[in-house]
Amino acid sequence: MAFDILSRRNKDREKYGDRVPPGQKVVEDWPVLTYGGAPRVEVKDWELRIFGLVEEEVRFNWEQFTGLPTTKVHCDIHCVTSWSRLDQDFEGVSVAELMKNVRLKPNARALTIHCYGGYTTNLLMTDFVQERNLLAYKHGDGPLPPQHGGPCRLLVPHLYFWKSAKWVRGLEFIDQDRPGFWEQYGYHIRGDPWKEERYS
Ligand SMILES: Nc1nc2c(c(=O)[nH]1)N[C@H]1C(S)=C(S)[C@@H](COP(=O)(O)O)O[C@H]1N2
Ligand SMILES: [Mo]
Repeated sequence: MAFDILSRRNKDREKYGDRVPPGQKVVEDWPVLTYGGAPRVEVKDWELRIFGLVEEEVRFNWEQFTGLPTTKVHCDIHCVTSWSRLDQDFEGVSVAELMKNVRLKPNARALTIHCYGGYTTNLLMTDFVQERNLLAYKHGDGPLPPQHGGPCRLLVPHLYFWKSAKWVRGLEFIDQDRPGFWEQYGYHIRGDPWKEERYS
């Protein structure tokens, strides 16, 4: 009931204060939100392709990718459908580390993230290079579960969770921001939960 949801949200704000963005409620379970079916991606077939406005296209297979130094990120995640999950532990290759292997062209301003299964989302360069962004392949003590994007997903903790593309397979650098899958269906082009940039 609407009233229950409202009072619960208010309680969450009382309990967690400003830690929880406006209009969000804290959940203990981890919902799975996938449009269409989850693709099955095996690490032996997995490849990450970095292309578009780069001096040279870069490709990693699983062995090469998991040979890169990793970073741990402890964060909260916020879904636009109003649930938040606190204290999540991810590990993977930071965007900063990954980008050591990429020579961008000067006109790269944004990117489209491509996923196995066809999902896409967009980010501005300035949002992509944030320090806590990862290409995550571990969660808690284990590998990232397949329904949550394993083998590898993007993690962009400062934006709504639809930007954290699951089953990522490609990063395409482009010269201006271009809406991805949900952005074309009315989700906000940027998606900052603190500004409640939910829908456009
Ligand atoms: N490839 C892909 N990535 C995706 C999605 C999707 O449907 N396909 N859904 C997005 C949305 S809307 C959300 S809220 C989160 C959900 O991640 P979870 O299922 O691990 O909770 O993944 C995002 N990344
Ligand atoms: Mo979502």
